[in-house]
Amino acid sequence: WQEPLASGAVVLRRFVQGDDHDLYQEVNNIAAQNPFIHRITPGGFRMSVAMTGRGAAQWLSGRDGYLSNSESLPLSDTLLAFAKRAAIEAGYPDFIPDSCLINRYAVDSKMTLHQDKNERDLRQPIVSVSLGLPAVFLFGGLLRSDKTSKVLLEHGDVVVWGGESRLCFHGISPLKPGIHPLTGPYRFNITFRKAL
Ligand code: MD3
Ligand code: FE
Repeated sequence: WQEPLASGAVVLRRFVQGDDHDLYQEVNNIAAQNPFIHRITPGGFRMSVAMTGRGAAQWLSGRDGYLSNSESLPLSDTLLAFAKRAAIEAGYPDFIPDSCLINRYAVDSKMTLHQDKNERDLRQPIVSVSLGLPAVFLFGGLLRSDKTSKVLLEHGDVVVWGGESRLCFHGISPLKPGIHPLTGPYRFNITFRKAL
């Protein structure tokens, strides 16, 4: 079922359904080729979230923005097909992602409020997939100081962020401890993007 979250943003609850094992396998395939690392923020802090990714453009540590990475493999057909299917469901039939970023949260990992604006065409949506332990997602407005609402994102939930919501501040509250049958002590979030 679908829940509108904000203008242009929609939650597709449990959209992953039986594809969860395949998507988790894709995460592990990507991590085998490009291990999870804890990036250092421009301010010099080690991020509690570990990251990897695949595709045309990958975030590189210490840089503000995307750099093309010719060594990064393209998205698999499985990932591409899944991301397109979710975008179509949410009303974005023209979305063709070229990259995915994967975040891995362990207990207490969090993501502070930020905007995603390094992609070249901000009219393209972002498709985000949650796997494993649940997390409290925070989303606000176009200003960091805008009031935030909380939404619980659980295993298999997909959120598509487009339109006016694309530049909203958002973050993740510290992960609570737990063990998920598929992912163990972690939450994974895959974001599909058209970066270039
Ligand atoms: C709203 N990831 O990778 S997913 C990120 O759960 C990121 O790991 C979080 O924020 C996570 O940048 C949140 C939901 C999400 C992703 C991208 C967005 C919400 C968004 C882009 C614009 C607005
Ligand atoms: Fe983000």
